[in-house]
Order: sequence, then structure tokens, then C-alpha cells
Amino acid sequence: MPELDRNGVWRERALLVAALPPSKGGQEGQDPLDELRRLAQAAGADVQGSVVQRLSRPDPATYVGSGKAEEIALKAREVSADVIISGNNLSPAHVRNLENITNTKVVDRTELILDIFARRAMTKQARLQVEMAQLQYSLPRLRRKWTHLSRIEGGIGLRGPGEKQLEVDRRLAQKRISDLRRSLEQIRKRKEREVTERSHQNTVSLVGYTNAGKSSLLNTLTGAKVHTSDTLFTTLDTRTRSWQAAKGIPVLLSDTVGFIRDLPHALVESFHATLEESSRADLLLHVVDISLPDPLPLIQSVEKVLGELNLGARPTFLILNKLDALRDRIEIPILASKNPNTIAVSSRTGEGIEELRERVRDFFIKEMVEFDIRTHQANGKLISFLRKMGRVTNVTYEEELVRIRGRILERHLGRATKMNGEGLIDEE
Ligand SMILES: Nc1nc2c(ncn2[C@@H]2O[C@H](COP(=O)(O)OP(=O)(O)OP(=O)(O)O)[C@@H](O)[C@H]2O)c(=O)[nH]1
Ligand SMILES: [Mg+2]
Repeated sequence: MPELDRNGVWRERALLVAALPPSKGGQEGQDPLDELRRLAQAAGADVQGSVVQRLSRPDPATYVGSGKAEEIALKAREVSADVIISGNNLSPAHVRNLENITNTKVVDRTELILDIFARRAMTKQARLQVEMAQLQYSLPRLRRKWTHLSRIEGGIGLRGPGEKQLEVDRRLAQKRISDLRRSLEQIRKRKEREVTERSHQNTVSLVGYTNAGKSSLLNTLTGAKVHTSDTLFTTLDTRTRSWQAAKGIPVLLSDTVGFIRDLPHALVESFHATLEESSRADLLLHVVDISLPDPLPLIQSVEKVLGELNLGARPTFLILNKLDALRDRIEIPILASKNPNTIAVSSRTGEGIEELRERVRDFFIKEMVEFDIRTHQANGKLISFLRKMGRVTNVTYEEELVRIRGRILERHLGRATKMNGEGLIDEE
């Protein structure tokens, strides 16, 4: 029987199982199930044990070997598991066969991630996105037969908006998917308009693996109070805050949903709209938790998702965060030598934050072009625009005109030109 947690929510007893590639060695100190365990906890499960198998090729019927499947069944009985959580993504047939052998509900990694998103989705957009992803991925897998066992509604893999679809047939589900697609497209268009309206602003986006410290960095840089926690996928909705990177360089800084290794494709697709901000950003800050034993594969998996979102070539700084939690800093110069745009910081202690600010300022200054504008002294709108969006270096008065010189982003210069009307402008 599942137990009640502190908040009065049923906690399912979970057995973790994972088939891993044959051991390569050299990964000492790293628990291969660590991430799966954290995902299971984020889904509200109470992890009771684990079974691991080294496997070079999955079994066509049960994914793990058939002997291993029996062992899992025994272990599941021994720990009274309500759910078996597989660290590998399984076909519907694998799930069915494993459930028959173990007589326990089986949930795979993608369903687990979708479940976390279903629990955490707060905004309308996030809820629609999860429902869509769940329908696409889980429909062939959704099943009723275990609900009577757990004596609770749903449970992991059966929770969230997808649950509503249990009773409807495929045809209705297809219709729901296309309705959702339309609603999401409308939201995407609206967001796109909002982002376009802000396009005269400097924009920077925080991206990175879940739990890297993106929201913490947003808070440290802007004084925002976005919720942060040591749980995977704390943030599901994009937040944007204004940040004064330097005098004359106001920036809109956005926090985004975290990435994860082998992100379910349906999720990448449906969270496209959430990532609209990043898709327009002048600069990406790729935040990495450098205190982890082996951050490199995580960096690579984020780069892979950025590539899928056509953001691979966008100017990017690699932000090595949680410097305070790092015992040995030897890795830092190695990573920095591979990528000159690397900055080590601690959003907790503030170390390196000033350097980050300077680097962002220098990035925007480098992107700026010189301007030399004469305008009427009464043109307060243009003068304040230049002061706000550019770096003014020189102001002189010539009768009723004022001559302002400095540097500004090229696209802002276009706007300034319009504000000044024809004939009064000298550009260098
Ligand atoms: N020691 C240390 N911990 C940090 C630092 N920055 C963030 N953390 C912790 O790391 C955990 C995750 O931080 P978040 O800011 O929520 O991470 P995130 O990248 O926004 O994570 P998701 O929204 O879940 O994708 C929290 O427990 C933070 O307190 C840091 O510089 N040093
Ligand atoms: Mg966050």
C-alpha cells in the first residue's frame, strides 16, 4: 500500500530498474541511478530499491534479460513495490510483458518525466503542452488495469490531463491532439508577438540542464524572487526580468525550463513555445552545475537540444555555476581552455558574478556601432532613448540642436533614425 507523505499525498513505493551499457570503468564515484532516483522523487515516489543490469543489446520481449525480469519480479514483491520505474525507454510491448511477469505497474523514463511535468504545470500553456506530449507518447501505453491495485486515482504515469483520455477512443484522442496543436499554435503566435514587441531590447536567455542553478542565477543577477529548489524541473514556465548589465545596457533576462539527457521528443516539440524567448535572445547563458562529478555529458546533451532548436550557432557563454560547492578547481582551466567564453561563478556566494556582468557588457558593447546624431534639443524622446539604450560618450550643444555621440546596437540605431526624422542624422 502506498503511504501518505507529509502533505497528505499518496507516495507510491517504487523499484528502480535500469539496463546500462557494459561497464567501461572510469566512472567511479558516480551512481548510475542517481538521476533516475531524483526523477522518481520529483514524481513523488518513495524509492525502495533498485535492480541494475549491464546489457549490450535489449531483449526484444522484456528489454532486460528474461532471467533479470524474474529477479525484478521477486524484488518487487519483496519491497511491496506499487510501481517499477525503468530508466530505459520501453516499447508498449516491453511494458506489457514486464507487467505480466512482475504483476506490477511499469513506467518508463519518458512517462516519469511527463508525469513530473503534469504535476508541476501551472500555466495554461504548460498544461496544454504536457497534455499534448502525454497523449502523443503515452496513449498506446495508458492503461486502467493497475488503478484498482494502488487504490488511488492514477499514480505515476496515470496522472495529469492524459488521464482524462483513458475512456476515449483513439479517434477522439487524435482530434484532441489536433485541437491542442491549434491552441498551442495560437499561444505561440501570441508569445512571438510579445517577443517581437520587445525586439528593440537587449535579450539574454538562461538555458541549461535541470537543477544547474538557472533560476538562482536570475535571482542573483536581478534581485528577483523566482522559486528555486534542489528538485529536478522546478521551473516549467519562462520568467523574464529586467537587468542592468551596465550603464546604458539594459537587458531582459529570461529563465527557461531545464533540459535533460534524452529529452522526450514530444516534450521538446511541445515546449517550443516556452523557449520562444531563447529563440530570439541575443546571447545565451548556458548554466552548468560544475559541482557534479561528471558535468561534460550534461553539457553535451544541452548542446544537442540547443542544436535541435536551431540555437546551436547563437552566441553563448558557458557559465560554470556552484563554484562554492567544488572541492577541486583543477577542471576549470581545462574547460576554459576548450571554450574561451567560459565564466565560473557561484550564484550563492556571488563569486564571479561581477566578471559575468562585465563579459555580458563587453559582448553588447562589441555588438554596438558608433553613432553621431544631431537632433533638436526639444526631442526629449530620442535623447532619452539614446541614453537608455546606448552608451553616450559625448554631448555638445549647437544653437537649438544637440549633438550626441556614443555607441548603440545597430537595430536600435534604426529606431533612433526613425525617431529623428529625415535629414538630421550623421552616421559614421
Ligand atoms: N552550492 C550552490 N548551490 C546552488 C548554486 N546555485 C544554485 N544552487 C542550488 O541548486 C539547486 C537548483 O537551483 P535552481 O536555481 O532551482 O536550478 P534550475 O536550473 O533553475 O533548476 P530547474 O528549474 O529545476 O531546471 C537549488 O537547491 C539551489 O539552491 C550555487 O552557486 N552554489
Ligand atoms: Mg529553475
